[in-house]
Amino acid sequence: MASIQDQIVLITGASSGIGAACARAFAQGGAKLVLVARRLERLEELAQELKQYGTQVYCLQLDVCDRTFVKSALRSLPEPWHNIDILINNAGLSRGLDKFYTADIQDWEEMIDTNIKGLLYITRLLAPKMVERGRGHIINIGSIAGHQTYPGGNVYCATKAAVKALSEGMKMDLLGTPVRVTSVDPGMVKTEFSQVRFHGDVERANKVYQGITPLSAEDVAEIVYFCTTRPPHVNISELIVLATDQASATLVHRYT
Ligand code: NDP
Ligand code: 8X3
Repeated sequence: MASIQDQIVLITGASSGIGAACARAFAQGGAKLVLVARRLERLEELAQELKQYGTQVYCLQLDVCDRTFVKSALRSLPEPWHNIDILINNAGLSRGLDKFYTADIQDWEEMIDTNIKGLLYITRLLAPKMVERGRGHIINIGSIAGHQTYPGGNVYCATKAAVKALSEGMKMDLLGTPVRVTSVDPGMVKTEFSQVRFHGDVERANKVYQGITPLSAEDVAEIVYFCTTRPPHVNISELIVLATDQASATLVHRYT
């Protein structure tokens, strides 16, 4: 098993859910962390919590959609944080579950800008250094929604299908370098995801997980950690993880 000790891991969307759980998992493994999100106070709270593991943390308040700021912020990281070993492209969101012909176009813009363009901006800036140094691992958090489209999922599913295509393309373009690319594609994970999808409607969000045992953010983080700790010649290329109560994007067994 490859050691994570002292590797620098940059996690986008670390202020909540899967990203925050990844931060905890990698901190426990002895990594140094760059935590990225828009909500700085959340990142700072997490950094405080991670002190118990002796983790070095750099909090970076950043909107991944802001191409100019992404560039200047990543370029102005202090010297000890320049060499990112592992990039976890996790920042992402869904907005709405409406039919495409009634959906809010602003919701579409936000999903496309964050899930596709944000991921690209960050990766385009960090990947060249990985190639140059001859080490690196890019983890893209995709989704079952990138493999199977569901009613009302239209644009969200399209963004995750794009993440799937980008992961494949990145792997092809990085072939011949030691830089690995892994796509981790979960089904239903109980995080703030559904609250964000339904614009803060907590009751509606909770119904998504009613009567099932969904995945937890920690379940996914454990898998991400596993992928990054394989020996250098092993790349887990694509991994779909579903709750036992979920058979496909649309088929879920509910007890109540
Ligand atoms: P959460 O809503 O709990 O977390 C989303 C994270 O993304 C937050 O930290 C948020 O931080 C960050 N984020 C959103 N927009 C931006 C932005 N413009 N710039 C920087 N950070 C941003 O949801 P999850 O943890 O569930 O989602 C994480 C990833 O997992 C997403 O890509 C999602 O699509 C994917 N996924 C989720 C599944 C689920 O069922 N929950 C299943 C499959 C995939 P902040 O608001 O502070 O900026
Ligand atoms: C999140 C999982 O099925 O809600 O990507 O789209 S799903």
